[in-house]
Amino acid sequence: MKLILPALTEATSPYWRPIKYSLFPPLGLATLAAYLDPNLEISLQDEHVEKLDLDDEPDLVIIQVYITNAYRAYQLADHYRARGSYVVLGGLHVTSLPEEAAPHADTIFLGPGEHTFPQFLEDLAAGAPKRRYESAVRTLEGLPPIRRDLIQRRRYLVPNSIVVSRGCPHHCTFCYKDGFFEGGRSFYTQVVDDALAEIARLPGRHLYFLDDHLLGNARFARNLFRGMRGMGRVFQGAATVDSILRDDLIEEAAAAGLRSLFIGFETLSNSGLEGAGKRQNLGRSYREVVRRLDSLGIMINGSFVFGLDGDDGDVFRRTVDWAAQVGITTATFHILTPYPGTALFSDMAARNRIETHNWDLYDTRHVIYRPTRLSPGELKRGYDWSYEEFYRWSNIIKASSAHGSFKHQLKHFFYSAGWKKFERAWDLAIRIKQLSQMRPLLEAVLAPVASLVDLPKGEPAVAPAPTTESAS
Ligand code: B12
Ligand code: SF4
Repeated sequence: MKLILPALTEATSPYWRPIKYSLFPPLGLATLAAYLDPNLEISLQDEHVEKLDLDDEPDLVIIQVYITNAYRAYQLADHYRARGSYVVLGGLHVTSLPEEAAPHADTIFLGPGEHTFPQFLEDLAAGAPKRRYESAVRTLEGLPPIRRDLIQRRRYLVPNSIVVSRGCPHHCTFCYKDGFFEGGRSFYTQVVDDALAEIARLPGRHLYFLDDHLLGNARFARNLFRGMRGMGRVFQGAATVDSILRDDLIEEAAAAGLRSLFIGFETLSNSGLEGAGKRQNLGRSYREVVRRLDSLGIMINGSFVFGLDGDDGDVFRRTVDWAAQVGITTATFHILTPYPGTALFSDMAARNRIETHNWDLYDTRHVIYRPTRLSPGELKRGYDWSYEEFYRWSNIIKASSAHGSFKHQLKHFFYSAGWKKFERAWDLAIRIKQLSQMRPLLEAVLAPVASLVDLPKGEPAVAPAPTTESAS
């Protein structure tokens, strides 16, 4: 049995940053592997971090397809089918465009795989697999433990990535979410005790929650964070603007170990938010969000989208100036990208605004549609300028100094500079396969700004790292 995460074709482009693609292991595939008979010979290969061995002849090949690795995935699927393997394709891109994927596979899967994949394995064993499975049952209860033993931990900076929910309660028009979860619930969580048990199984101290919206179900999140208190974890995750302002959930998260948060600010313009269906941001004070997180010592990874209808030539400077001024730690900029299957894609297609269907370019770094108030060239140049400008030393220093405490200022400085200014050091660590040695540095930068976080009595500010981590 072979599970493959193909490399995004970008691996050969000038934008390729080895460290970005050595962050997280293929969690979706390790989740699916849990349904395979553990007595079988199973290999899991991630092309972002290793060269694929294509000379083997597995009985079953399971490939995960995103938009930007789709062509590579089809190539690999064709290769293995020619060798006589049974090939199955699933994931986000297959769900959006099943007719495109089907000719390359014996079976395709639409939507999350937790229920369709075990059903398929039963059908396959009975000699009657279907050509197509569509997910309808949506629950995370009673899942077998993820096959993390198949993940080569030392190749990743963040091997402890975890998801305790699926989907999101919101409906932004550019997001993959509504299309992917069509036909069933589009936001659901694990049972809290199962999530805590999975966390307890993870070695080391650092965790990265890849959930779309970790605070999306307030009751679940509160119980999770209370259960995590005293575990001595430091963690990162993602949440929306409104969930940070709503109640005291964010304080509970900080007390459980939350040290940095990815937030979809997207735009500083109200009409832009309206156009994107981003109601949860409308009328909310972004400054208050930043102030609140600052007071808890939580660093911010702010996400921004350029090219929304109404964006003009000023949008880049306005956004970068704001982010640096208020003290956003790291910024992720995107060029608006209409993924197939989203409301945005249908709308743009209906207006004939889509300029290319080359999925390789759908990486949020290329302009693949006609913007309204910018030319494609202006949008591309503004996007490139924004990254350069935000990560200038002067802006890193400016954004760092926006924080109340000197310790937070230092942490911000090291995190931001470490992420963008030491590419060669990261590349070297990857080349000599020593990325896991860098993890203590990450954990140190994520240690709490102790005086600001209301840790429960008796809990150490930084717990000693369990020794199991050094074995990985
Ligand atoms: C981690 C992550 C990354 C990581 C690494 C990916 C990895 N190692 O898996 C990194 C940082 C590299 C990354 C990069 C990018 N990413 Co990304 N990423 C994610 C993220 C946050 C989590 C993925 C994850 O682990 N999910 C949890 C697991 C359990 O779910 P899963 O992987 O989807 O797998 C399940 C199902 O899909 C299904 N399934 C999947 N494959 C198969 C196969 C079979 C046979 C079956 C039965 C089922 C099945 O079953 C699994 C279990 O339910 C998702 C958002 C999300 N919520 O998924 C975005 C996401 C996948 N990324 C996305 C994008 C666009 C990108 C970028 C292009 C963006 C950018 N500018 O940086 C780049 C790619 C750059 C490039 N060159 O192309 C989009 C994809 C859109 C699309 N239509 O394909 C998403 C959905 C984010 C978004 N909201 O738009 N990403
Ligand atoms: S809040 Fe984020 S994950 Fe949720 S629908 Fe909007 S973009 Fe998607």
